[in-house]
Parts: sequence; C-alpha cells; structure tokens
Amino acid sequence: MNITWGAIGRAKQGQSVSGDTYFVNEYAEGKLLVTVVDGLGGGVEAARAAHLAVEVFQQTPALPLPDMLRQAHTALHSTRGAVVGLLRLELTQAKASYIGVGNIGIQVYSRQPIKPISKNGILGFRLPTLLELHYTYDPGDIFVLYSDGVSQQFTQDPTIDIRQPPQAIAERILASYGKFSDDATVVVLNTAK
Ligand SMILES: [Mn+2]
Repeated sequence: MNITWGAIGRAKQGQSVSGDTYFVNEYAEGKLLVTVVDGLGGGVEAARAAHLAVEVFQQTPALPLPDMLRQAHTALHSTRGAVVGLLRLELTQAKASYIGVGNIGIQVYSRQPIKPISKNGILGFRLPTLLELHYTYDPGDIFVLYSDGVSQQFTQDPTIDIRQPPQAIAERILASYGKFSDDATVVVLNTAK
C-alpha cells in the first residue's frame, strides 16, 4: 500500500533558515504520521524548537497523539515553543486522527465532512486541553497541512487542481498563497490506495 505525498517549505524573505519544519513517516505498514511544526519567532532558534518536536514524534510514532504532544511539550520547555499539527492516517481502515495546537492549518478535500480544528496554545509554554479528532475518509481524499505563512484563502480557490500529483499541488499552493512575511510550509498527501 502506497501513499503519495509532496511538500515544500520556504523561509521568510531575508532569512536563510526557516523556523517551520515538516515530517511524513510511514512508521508501520499502512500507518503514517504527518506533522507541520512552526517554531515561534523565526530563524535558528525557531528551527531548533520545531526540530526538537519532530524528534519526539520520530522516536515514538505509535504512541497516542496526546501522549506524543505532552512529551514534546516537556521537551520544548527550554525553547521558544512551537505550534503544531499532528495527523495520523491508518490506510487500511481509511481512518484519520488529528490534533492541532496553535496556528497550523489543515484542509481536507473530501466528500466527507472532515473539518479538523486546532486549539490555541503553544508547545513548550501552554498546552491546551488536547482535542483528538477522528474521521473516516474516502481513499483518494487529499489532506493538506500548512503553516500560517500560507494564506488559507487557497481553500476557496477552485483553480487548484487536486488531481495533480501532491508535489505539484504543494508547489502551486505555495507559489500562489505563500506569504513573504513568514516562513511557509505546505504538505500534501493523496490517500489513494
Ligand atoms: Mn509562522
């Protein structure tokens, strides 16, 4: 079973290092963990916080999402903190679960009513009551995770062709809706079997 995905990131104009990071990992047969993390502020210190969160997720990818986020919250205490979207896909059962803390967006192109939301908070500073959302999607649905350096206006743009390969979709979204005033990251997954 294969999933196709694509991703693109770009640093804020004038910065050489992005404080965003992303990660897509098939950690077991048909089980994927996907995250976009935006370190607070920008540059090297923001990137350090974001990478630390990803390290925690990489070490324990099979843990329940709230446990992973609590561990990352602890790990980030000595950093500037980060906001995060954390998605698990179980391809065999076409199940998705998601927790968002702070300003990471998720858009799902589906006939199902899949509209995950995030709660305000910052990993490392203030963890909200963690709200894990569970969905059943239709194989072939497109999941997009993005940082706040990407305008959510793209979700209203009918000219974005979601039949394109995920990498092309990610590049199109960044090119048309990426802000130069912030680090910007887009991850696109096609769940077709
Ligand atoms: Mn940002």
